Amino acid sequence: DEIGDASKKLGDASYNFAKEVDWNNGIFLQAPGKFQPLKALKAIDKMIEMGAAADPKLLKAAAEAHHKAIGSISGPNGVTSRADWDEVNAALGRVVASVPKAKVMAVYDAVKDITDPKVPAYMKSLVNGPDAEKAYQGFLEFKDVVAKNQVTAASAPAVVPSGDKIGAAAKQLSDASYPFIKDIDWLSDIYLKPLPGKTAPETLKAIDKMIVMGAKMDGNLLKAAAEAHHKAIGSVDSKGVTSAADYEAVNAALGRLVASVPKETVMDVYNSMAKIVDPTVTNNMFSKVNPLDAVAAAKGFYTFKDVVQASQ
Ligand code: DGD
Ligand code: CLA
Ligand code: CLA
Ligand code: PID
Ligand code: PID
Ligand code: PID
Ligand code: PID
Ligand code: PID
Repeated sequence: DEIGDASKKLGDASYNFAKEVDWNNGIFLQAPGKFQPLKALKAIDKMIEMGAAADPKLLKAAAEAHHKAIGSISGPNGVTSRADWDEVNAALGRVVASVPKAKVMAVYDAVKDITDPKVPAYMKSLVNGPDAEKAYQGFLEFKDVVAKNQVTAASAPAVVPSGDKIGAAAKQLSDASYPFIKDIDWLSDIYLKPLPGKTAPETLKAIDKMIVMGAKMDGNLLKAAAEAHHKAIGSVDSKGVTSAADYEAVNAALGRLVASVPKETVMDVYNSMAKIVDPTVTNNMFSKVNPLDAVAAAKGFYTFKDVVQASQ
């Protein structure tokens, strides 16, 4: 397709730049400016809306391209192979083309809104400047091809299941865990802190398992879960807590999503995360909430998972 062809030209223009970026730099975990969690949540909401509007088949293909690209990483900077770099760009270009332009620009504008204007120049200062300019020039040509192939209307909204066992179980889980949800400091910057003692390549391994799980999920249920999150973000209070009803809808949607992939795929995510999350992290989280609320929530979760497993 045209986007695939254009991604080769983009690769010619941008792979030198890609090799110069230190992808293992911990700076990419930081907020791109002043830490403003509720404003950042708005930007993430625009990404969720864009994801929910995208073609699920193309999202799946993009997740698969990332998984493949992680497999061909080499060198100290963590760069993927030239071929996989091109495949990722092509796959993301197709995702962008499956969404109306306004939804893409809404993400750009909202991210710009939380980004310090000095950030792009600082990023450029870490690489060979002319290579960055060549890459940007390549991006500008690529985007014209994407725009030419872009839809004007979003894909149809998800079909949301109702009256199922997971939906009923989600009500119980949510009643048991909403007090715990209200105890959590959702606006803390602690969630942007590096995991103690873990390197970027180690962390990327666990993220790869999530990408693999995402690629196996049912596309309609993933879209429904994204829509449920978008609705939940719309009802957050000043502390970032969503309403009880929207919380329940998120749990139901995520339970159905988990049930749409094989158990081993879910356990691969759990086991790889358990490997990189030090017990001090979990203990620290526990110390910040009411312990009785946390135990009630955990009990609710372990009951819920049996219902999910039964429909898996
Ligand atoms: C950039 C963008 C990259 C900056 C990286 C910041 C993004 C951080 C995102 C993290 C927040 C989200 C959290 C995610 C999850 C966390 C979970 C805990 O360097 C601009 C200005 C605005 C920049 C900020 C907006 C960035 C938007 C990026 C897309 C959003 C994607 C979402 C990412 C999130 C995660 C994904 C899963 O646009 O951008 C550089 C540009 O900066 C440079 O400015 C441009 C002008 O816009 C353009 O008009 C033009 O002036 C150009 O061109 C210069 O500069 C000139 C000529 O006109 C060209 O023809 C050519 O010759 C060129 O010069 C060559 O130099
Ligand atoms: Mg990504 C984007 C890293 C998995 C879907 N992703 C980005 C970039 C960053 C990144 C490089 C955001 C910051 C930015 O804009 O820098 N993703 C990243 C990592 C992983 C990952 C490390 C780990 C595996 N992503 C992942 C998965 C998905 C996505 C699994 C779902 C399939 N990701 C996704 C989308 C988008 C990203 C849809 C974006 O739109 C965003 C992005 O790249 O926006 C431009 C700048 C970007 C780069 C350095 C890489 C692109 C290089 C281009 C082609 C040329 C360079 C131009 C210029 C010098 C800088 C960009 C200017 C900008 C205004 C366009
Ligand atoms: Mg999430 C999970 C935040 C958007 C899909 N998501 C998580 C949690 C965290 C979170 C609360 C990971 C950390 C953790 O396990 O804490 N998501 C979060 C935010 C946003 C978002 C802030 C922003 C809008 N997500 C989002 C979108 C999607 C997903 C758009 C795609 C549709 N998310 C997704 C999945 C999963 C998450 C598939 C998970 O599996 C993971 C998770 O919750 O695993 C348990 C602990 C969790 C909580 C504090 C909240 C859940 C409470 C449960 C139901 C009861 C509590 C049990 C116990 C006390 C703690 C967990 C024990 C553990 C062994 C399971
Ligand atoms: C400017 C000035 C003009 C010239 C110009 C110009 C530049 C405009 C630009 C630009 C626009 C632009 C847009 C970009 C958009 C990036 C969007 C990224 C979206 C990320 C998402 C992340 C996610 C997911 C995902 C799917 C999940 C939901 C999420 C489901 C169903 C200024 C050059 C024209 C870069 C969507 C993918 C996993 C949230 O106009 O003179 O330069 O860049 O998890 O969905 O699961
Ligand atoms: C524009 C203007 C509108 C019209 C429009 C428009 C276009 C927007 C577009 C577009 C946005 C867009 C985004 C693209 C992003 C590509 C990002 C590629 C990232 C590749 C990576 C590869 C890798 C790896 C990996 C992880 C490793 C690092 C690497 C570590 C820690 C402008 C059409 C709407 C194409 C990250 C995955 C292995 C490097 O909005 O008018 O057209 O395209 O090895 O991580 O090692
Ligand atoms: C300038 C002027 C214009 C011309 C221009 C220009 C340059 C702009 C530039 C540039 C922008 C730019 C951006 C770059 C962005 C790179 C983003 C990389 C993201 C990597 C991540 C990696 C990671 C991980 C991971 C998980 C870990 C955390 C991390 C935990 C819990 C000035 C040329 C346009 C280079 C996200 C995945 C392992 C961080 O605009 O005229 O030159 O470069 O380790 O999670 O640890
Ligand atoms: C233990 C001991 C036994 C008893 C037991 C027990 C507990 C096991 C447990 C547990 C397992 C477990 C699993 C959990 C899994 C969570 C998985 C989360 C996945 C997140 C993903 C994120 C993403 C995306 C997304 C889609 C994108 C890709 C991504 C596309 C196509 C120990 C109780 C049985 C909690 C997949 C969703 C946006 C990466 O066994 O005696 O306690 O918890 O962006 O994909 O866009
Ligand atoms: C298990 C054992 C195997 C069998 C198995 C199994 C099950 C795994 C499961 C499962 C995993 C799972 C995960 C679920 C997670 C639910 C997470 C809910 C999160 C809700 C949120 C709501 C909110 C918001 C929001 C953003 C705001 C904060 C809030 C900010 C900054 C165990 C079956 C495979 C159900 C986050 C979105 C508005 C609170 O593996 O043998 O069954 O379920 O307002 O953010 O304000």
